[in-house]
Amino acid sequence: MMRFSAEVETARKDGAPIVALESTIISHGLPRPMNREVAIEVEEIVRSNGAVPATIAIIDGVTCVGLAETDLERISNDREIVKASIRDLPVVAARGISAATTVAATSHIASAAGISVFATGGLGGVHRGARETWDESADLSALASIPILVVCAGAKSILDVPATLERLETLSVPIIGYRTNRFPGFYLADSGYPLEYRCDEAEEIAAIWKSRSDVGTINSGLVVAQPVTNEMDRTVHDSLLKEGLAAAESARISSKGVTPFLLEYFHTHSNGESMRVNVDIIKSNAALAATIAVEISK
Ligand code: PSU
Ligand code: MN
Repeated sequence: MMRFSAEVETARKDGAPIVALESTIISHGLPRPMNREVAIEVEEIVRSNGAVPATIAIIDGVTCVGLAETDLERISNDREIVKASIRDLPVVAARGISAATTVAATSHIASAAGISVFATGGLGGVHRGARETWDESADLSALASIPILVVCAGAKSILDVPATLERLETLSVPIIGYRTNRFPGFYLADSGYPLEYRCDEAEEIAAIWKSRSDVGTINSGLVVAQPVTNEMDRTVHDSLLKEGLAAAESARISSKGVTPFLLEYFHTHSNGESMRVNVDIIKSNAALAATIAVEISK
């Protein structure tokens, strides 16, 4: 059971390029009221780059691919909105509640709707301290088994980046640096870790995406990592990260609360810097995703 917006419905019929967008970044990743404005702008960026935006969320138990204005309004402002990863989907649907979807859940739904390109901010991954907590985002296992191309700014810098990269290797998820040989660090342009593959043009990325069928790896995802152009001040970043991690520990935040807690910590303590960077990231990723979707549809 899926509800498509009129523009997504038409694009599906015409085989026009579509870009999926997630909704957790709106409900749990950015503060009100700018979250809604950003979501609208991001959709507009996808359109101006030649593709149709499909923001994905669950509204009253119904999976929506492309949100109406009232739906977007609810995802942005309703404090009851749940953060849904893949495992939450059956519960949310059966109970008829409304939820925003993570990278994992958005990928799952987009793929089921026949959409293969998706733009987000930063991937979830292995959390720092995962040796004790076992906290690893379902985004990683989702990318191993869902045929989706995700454009992101690397993994969030709040994570254990080298462990996340190792897990992506184990899970056989390819990572392409867009105009970089370095794995981007979300708020930072360079996480400090290298990438094996770099592409400078969307056309090359589309060719790699298509060659998955030649080599028979069509059942897994692909990560395209684009660095932020104007990164956060590194000193501010590093001290906020240290403080935020300590605050999360003393507040005993766990499970799906960790990422939203840390992002909010950055947003309230960085004088608008982390917000600016997060918004820059999602906008440039939306533009690149649209360009890639156009290339794939050729
Ligand atoms: N990117 C952002 N902001 C966000 C997210 C990504 O710029 O809020 C969300 C995505 O929905 C991602 C989630 O899937 O954070 C990761 O949550 P967790 O670590 O609990 O899996
Ligand atoms: Mn987690």
